[in-house]
Amino acid sequence: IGRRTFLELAAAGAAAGAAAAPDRAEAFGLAQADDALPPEREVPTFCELCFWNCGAVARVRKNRVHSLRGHPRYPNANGKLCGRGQAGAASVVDADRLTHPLIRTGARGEGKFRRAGWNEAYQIVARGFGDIKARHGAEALALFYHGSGGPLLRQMLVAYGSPNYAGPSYAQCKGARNVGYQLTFGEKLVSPEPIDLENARAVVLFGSHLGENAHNGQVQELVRARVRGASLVVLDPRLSTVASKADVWLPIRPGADTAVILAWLHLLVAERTYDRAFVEARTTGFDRLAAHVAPFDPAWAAERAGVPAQRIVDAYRLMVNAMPAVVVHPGRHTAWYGEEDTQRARAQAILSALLGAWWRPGSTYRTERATVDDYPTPDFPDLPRNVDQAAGRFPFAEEVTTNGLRDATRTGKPYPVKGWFVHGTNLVQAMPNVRETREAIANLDLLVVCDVAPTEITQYADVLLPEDTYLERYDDLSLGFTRTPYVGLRQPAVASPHDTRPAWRIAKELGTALGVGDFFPWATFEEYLEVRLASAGLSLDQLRRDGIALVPRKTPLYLGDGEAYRFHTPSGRIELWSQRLADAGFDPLPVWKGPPPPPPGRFRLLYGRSPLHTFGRTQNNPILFDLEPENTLWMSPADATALGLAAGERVMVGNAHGSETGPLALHVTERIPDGAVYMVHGFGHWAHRLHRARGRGGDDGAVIDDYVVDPISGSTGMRTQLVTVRRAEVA
Ligand code: MGD
Ligand code: SF4
Repeated sequence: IGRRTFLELAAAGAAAGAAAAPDRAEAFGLAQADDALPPEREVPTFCELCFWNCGAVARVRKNRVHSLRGHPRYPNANGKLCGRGQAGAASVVDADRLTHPLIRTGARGEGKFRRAGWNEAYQIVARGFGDIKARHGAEALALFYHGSGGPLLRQMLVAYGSPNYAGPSYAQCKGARNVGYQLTFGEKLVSPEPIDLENARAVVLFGSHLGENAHNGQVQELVRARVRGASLVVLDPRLSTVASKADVWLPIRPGADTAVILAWLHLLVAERTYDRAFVEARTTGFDRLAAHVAPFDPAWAAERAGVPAQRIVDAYRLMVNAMPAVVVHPGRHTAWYGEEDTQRARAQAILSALLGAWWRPGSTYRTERATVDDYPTPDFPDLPRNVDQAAGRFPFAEEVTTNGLRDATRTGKPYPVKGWFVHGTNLVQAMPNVRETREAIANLDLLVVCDVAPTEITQYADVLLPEDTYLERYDDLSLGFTRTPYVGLRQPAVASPHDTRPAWRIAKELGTALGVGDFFPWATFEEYLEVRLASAGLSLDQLRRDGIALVPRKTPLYLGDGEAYRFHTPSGRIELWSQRLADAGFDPLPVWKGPPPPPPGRFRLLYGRSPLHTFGRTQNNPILFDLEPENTLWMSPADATALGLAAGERVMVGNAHGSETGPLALHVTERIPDGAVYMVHGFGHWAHRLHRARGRGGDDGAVIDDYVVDPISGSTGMRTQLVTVRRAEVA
C-alpha cells in the first residue's frame, strides 16, 4: 500500500472504530426494534470516554441514546468521534453499572454491600469525615479525582478545610512534562497540547504513539500534516503504528531519548544551525548549554541509544530543514523513569527553543481560554500545607501527588490522612504498587467512592455513591484551550433509570451535610451555569441548543518576531540553564543517566494504549469489550525462543516481589526489541461485578512495584519495572 493511499485511508478512518457502533449496538441487544426510526431529538454535549472532551451529538429516542456522532463545531473533534466515543452510549445500558448507593457489609476488598438511600449515605459520610476532622484536622481528608465532576467536589473539600486533592493525571501522567516545560518556558502545557500541527513541516514524537493513543483531533491533524508533506521522526523502542509511518524511526533502547536529544543539541550548536536570532532575543543560558553539550556528539548518543549515528543525523537534518515549523511533541503520559522524566522534558523544551520552535507558526501556539467567572462563593478558609509541602518534598510539583497522599495515609507522616473521597479514578489500577495502595486503605477510617462502574477501587469502599453517566447529567463548563477558545456544555441527553446522581448534586448535598452548604449557594445547577455563562455574555439556552460557543481570541496565536514579551520565568526569558534547579540541588542542564539493561531472563515492562480503550475505564463497555476483549504481551522472537514459548500461548507476567498478572496471550513480533515486553494498559480487571472485563488479559500496574519517584516533580516513573514471563498453567 502506497504512502498516500495509507494516509487517505487513515484520514477517512480516523474515527472508524465505531462507525460500526450502532450496528453492534443492535447485535448486543442494546438497541430496540423502533431504534430504526428517526431520533426524536439531537442533544449536543461532550464525550467523557477520555479527557480530550470531544464535542458530541447524541441522537435520542424514548430516553435511549441511539448513536453519538462528532459535533461539527468542536475544534478538538472536527465533526468526528473516535471508536471509544461512538461506543459511549453502551455504558448507559450496561447491566453492570452501579445503580444505587451502597454501604459495605463485608471486609474491605470483598465487595459485599447493602443498599442504602442517599440521605443515609450522606449522614454516614458526614459523621465519619466530621470525626476525622475533629481528631486529626481537616487536612486528614483527601480527595482523589479524575474527570469532569472533580472541580465541584474539590470545592467541597477546600471549603471543609483540606488542601489534599490529587489526580493520577498529574503524578502518574503528565506531571514531569509540565514541570520541565514550566521551568523552561514559564508555562505548563495544557490539554489538548497547543501544538501547531496544522502548519508543521516536521513532527518529532518521543514515544507518543498517536493513533494507538487516540486523541481524536490530534490524530486527525497529524494525518493531515503527513498528507501535506510534513516529515515525521519517531523515537520508540517499539515499532508503534506511527513509527511504521515515520521518515526516520529511531528504535532506541528504552529510556535513551535524552541521549539522542543531547546529540541534536550538540549538532545545532556545533554546526551553528540553531535559530540565532530567537535564541539571542528570547533565551538565557546558551553559553552554558553550548559547553554542556559539546561532548555529546552523534557517536556518543548512538552507542548509548543503540541506533546508528547516521540516523540521528538524518533526523536532525529533517528538523533543521523545517525549522522553526517543527512540532517537538511534549508527550503526555511521561511518568517513565523518575528524575530522568523532568530532565527529558527539559531537553525537549530546550530543543524546541534552539529550533526557534515556540509560539511560532508550525511549532506551538499561545494558549488562551475563554474568560468565564466562577459562581460567587464566600471566601474559602486558609488552608494548612498539603502533605508534600509539609514533608518538604517535590519543590517544583504543580499539584499534590497521589503517591504523596498514599504515603501519608500508610505512614502517618508528615501527618495522618484518615479519610478518602475517591471520584472517577480506579486507584487500584492507576497507581503503581498495589500493595502500598492496600496498606493505605487499611489505615483509613472512612473510604468513600463515587463511580459509575463496579471497578476494583469500589470493592474497598465503605460508602459507594453511584454517579449518573456522562450522557445523563450536567457537569461544569468545559473551557477549551484550543486554537479558538471555546465554552462547551455537557447536558443530559437522557434521564438515568437508576437511583444515581451527578457529581455537582453530590457536592452540594454532601457539602450541606458537612456544614459547608454556603459554598454551593445556587438553587439549581441551571442557575449556576446561567450565572457563569452570563459573565461571558453567553446564555444557557444558547449553549443547550448549540453545545458550544467559540470565543474570539484576545491574544494573537503566535509571538511576533519583534514583539516584546516577558516569559513567566524568574529571568523573564526561556531558561536553557535553570538557576531554580541548580538552587534546589538538581542538574540545571539536562543530563542522561539511562536505565541499565535488564539481566538475562528479565524484561523491561513497557506499556501503552489501544485506540479502543481508555486507561482501565472502557474494558467492560459492551461494544468495546467485543471489539477488543483483552490485551496481549509482545515479545521478540529471540526472547520467546529462549523461554521456549510460542506465539499465542498464554503466559503470566511476574516480578521479583511475587506480584503476578495474566494469563494473557503471547504476541511474538519483531516490532519489540530483545529484553523488553509490551502490553496495553488497563486490562486484567478482577473486580467481581465487571462481568465482561473480569479475568481478561493482564494489568501492567499489578506488577509495577519498583516505581521510582521523581524528586523534582513528584511523579512516579513506572517503566523501571523488570519482569519475568512464564507459561500459564492450563486450567
Ligand atoms: P481510569 O482507569 O479511566 O482512570 O487512571 P484513572 O484515573 O484511574 O479509571 C477511572 C474510574 O472512573 C473507573 O473506576 C471508572 O469506572 C470511573 N468512571 C468512568 N466514568 C465516570 C464518571 O462519569 N463518573 C465517575 N464518578 N466515575 C467514572 C488514569 C491514570 O492512570 C492516568 S491519567 C495515566 S496517564 C496513567 N496511565 C498509566 C499507564 O499507562 N500505565 C500504568 N501502569 N499506570 C498508569 N496509571 C495512570
Ligand atoms: Fe471521546 Fe475519543 Fe474524543 Fe476521547 S478522543 S473524548 S474517547 S471521542
